[in-house]
Amino acid sequence: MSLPIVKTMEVYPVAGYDSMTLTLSGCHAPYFTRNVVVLKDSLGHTGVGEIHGGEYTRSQLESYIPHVIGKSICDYRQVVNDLRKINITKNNNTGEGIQSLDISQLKYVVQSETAVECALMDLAGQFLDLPIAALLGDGIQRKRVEFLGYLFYVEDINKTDLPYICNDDNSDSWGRFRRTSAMTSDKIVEEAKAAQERYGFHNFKLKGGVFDPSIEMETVKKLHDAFPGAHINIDPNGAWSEATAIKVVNEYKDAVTYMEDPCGPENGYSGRETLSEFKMATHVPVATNMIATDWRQFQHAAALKSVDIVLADPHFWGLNGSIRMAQILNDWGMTWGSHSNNHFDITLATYVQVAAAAPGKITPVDTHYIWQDGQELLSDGPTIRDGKVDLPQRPGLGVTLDMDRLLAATKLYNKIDPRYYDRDDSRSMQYLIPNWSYDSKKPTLVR
Ligand code: GKR
Ligand code: MG
Repeated sequence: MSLPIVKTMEVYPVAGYDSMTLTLSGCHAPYFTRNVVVLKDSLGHTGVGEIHGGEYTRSQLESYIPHVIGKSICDYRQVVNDLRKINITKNNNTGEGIQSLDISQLKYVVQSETAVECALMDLAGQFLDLPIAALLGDGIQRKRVEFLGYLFYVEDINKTDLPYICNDDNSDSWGRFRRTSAMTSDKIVEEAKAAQERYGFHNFKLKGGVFDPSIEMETVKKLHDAFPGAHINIDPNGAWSEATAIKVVNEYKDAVTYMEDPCGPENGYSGRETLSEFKMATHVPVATNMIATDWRQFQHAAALKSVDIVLADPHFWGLNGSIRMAQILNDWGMTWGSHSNNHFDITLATYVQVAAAAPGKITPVDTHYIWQDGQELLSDGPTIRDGKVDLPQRPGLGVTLDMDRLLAATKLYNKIDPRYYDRDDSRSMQYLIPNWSYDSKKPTLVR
């Protein structure tokens, strides 16, 4: 019997709607973009993979097409390895990575071939009648994956004339809450309660880097008081100075479980060095998705003992790469987790498969999905209940692509001003603070 081969590969740029959420980069735009890869094999099966948006990633994916068609779906490791070698112009790549959260560099950290890897493994899993998790690392380690409630400060959309989504889901308090302004600690606690009501989260993360650190730690404290059993984490994306991070975290030590990128590069020291000193001064565990985004960075982070938790997003590391990281972390007494950006449900399904194969004790996985819930590309996508998603019983990624929804999301992408195909969080900021520009060392609203 001959093994199934890839018959077609298509790349769909897609867009979805977002809330006016704030981060160190500025303010999320009304739309977020992604790219979806759809493969069909000689058995008639469909495999899917989702990755970051924008034309740079799209053109990389399109350049892979001739190298994927005709290949055996079971030879996915070789196919992905060959894609990694394809020479691609990385015109404005400074090599900085995202240790200063310059989001124009994010596309260089993202490994676009991951979308192909995922779609191929989806097909291979369907052929072998096994979930992707069974094909990764040492196979399935858990049947349910825990996610955290990812909280953001949210601005009032009436301050702009941009087409932000509203009234898309008034079925419960989360549906309403996520589209309305939440700029105080009390509002964030309400946001968390609304998210918990719908999804049952046990743990939360607050996106910081927006207000003065003491205000944000006050919010963390209120979250801790409202959810005493929960793990609370805050991520200012390295915006705080090391001295400030040590001071505020020591003050609110009992409220946080771990800190995510509390400080970053400063005064000639890299984020790997400042986080190492931060850890020595506070003894609070550190998570990162900024200073260990490839193996060379990880080697230095590990040598300096800068981090305890590596948020090894499969989009940065590949599915197999993320699991290789999970195995090393587990063997070395460290912890695996995953970072996220705005995404559709294909990514949520991918996180479930990868996290299900990550050995040892892992940290609840990040997901932005709750901000996009209702804009599915799948007809049977994952559901978060009790803060967790079950590993699907079906093979491959365990989901079904809804072609009509995919085409509608591509139509929305084509409607957007091409200048905003790439993520740009400064545009909406101009409505809030005229002439606002990004500064990796200044919280967004501290100008
Ligand atoms: O969605 O704005 C955002 C986040 O700030 C994202 O860009 C970060 O990369 O969530 C990410 C993080 O954990 O650093
Ligand atoms: Mg982070």
